[in-house]
Amino acid sequence: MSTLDTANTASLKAQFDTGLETRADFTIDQPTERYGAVDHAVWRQLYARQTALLKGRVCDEFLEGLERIGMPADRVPSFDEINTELTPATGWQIVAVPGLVPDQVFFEHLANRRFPVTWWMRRPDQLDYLQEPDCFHDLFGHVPLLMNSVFADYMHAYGRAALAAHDAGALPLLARLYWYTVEFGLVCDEASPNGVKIYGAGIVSSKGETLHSQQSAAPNRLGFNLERVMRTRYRIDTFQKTYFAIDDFAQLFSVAQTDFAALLARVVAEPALDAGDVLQEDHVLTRGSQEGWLADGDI
Ligand code: HBI
Ligand code: FE
Repeated sequence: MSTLDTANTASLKAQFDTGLETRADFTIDQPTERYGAVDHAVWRQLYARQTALLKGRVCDEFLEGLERIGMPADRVPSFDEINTELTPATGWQIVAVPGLVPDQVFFEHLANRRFPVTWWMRRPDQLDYLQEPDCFHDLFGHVPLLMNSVFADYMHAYGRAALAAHDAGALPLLARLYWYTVEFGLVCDEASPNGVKIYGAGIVSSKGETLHSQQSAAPNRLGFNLERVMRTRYRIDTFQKTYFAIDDFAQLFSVAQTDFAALLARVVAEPALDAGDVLQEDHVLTRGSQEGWLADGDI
């Protein structure tokens, strides 16, 4: 069971008791009439803060995607208007969901170029942190990169591989790959602090982690290695202890072409690594000071 399934069953239930008609694939019609002035104000505030903070810190492909998609800054976007730009660009569409959906449903959507986007916005008192993805995390964090054809193809190939891994009972390994790339991935960039820029949605949508991932001395920053990532546990409740940096998106795409069946059989036999471990064979960009690290709790 992936972390999201066990930790969120109750909230899955709670989210679905909102009187919204949820289809068998867990999609809903975006209830645009339910957004109030507070929701639009929270979107406006998060959008302005993150776009200002991300300049010079996030990869160019994200900014290009945000620009091309024409995401509104002043209100929660209509998913239909996003799809008008997204679908012709890379064949992806976003679908509204009540919140976290079961792993297999999620991967089924990705394998069909549908990205599930939570419809509701966080409350003003959750501006700086909330554990579950809301509309701002999913839409602002994940969707602009789906305008980039190489990243879009990676996400599609990832969805197919994750479905197969789910059937082979190796889902936790694919969940780690998603976590350390799509959610918390960095990309090498010599001209930037610590030689990295940001692309992971969990970082892009978080003020604290935008600064921490690129500038803090605490975390390790290691060169991306597929097997290494699949062995490495992670935490869902604090800043990451280790970030993995890809050379470029082409590297991600080549990862997605891997014969995962053979690889999973090999990796599943290896012992899992703690989130903060550094191995002899790691390509270390920066070795963390480990300041502020909590003892255990890795998944
Ligand atoms: N559901 N809505 C939603 N969003 C996610 O990011 C998500 C999910 N369900 C499962 C899931 N992610 C995990 O399987 C991946 O993060 C690996
Ligand atoms: Fe996410």
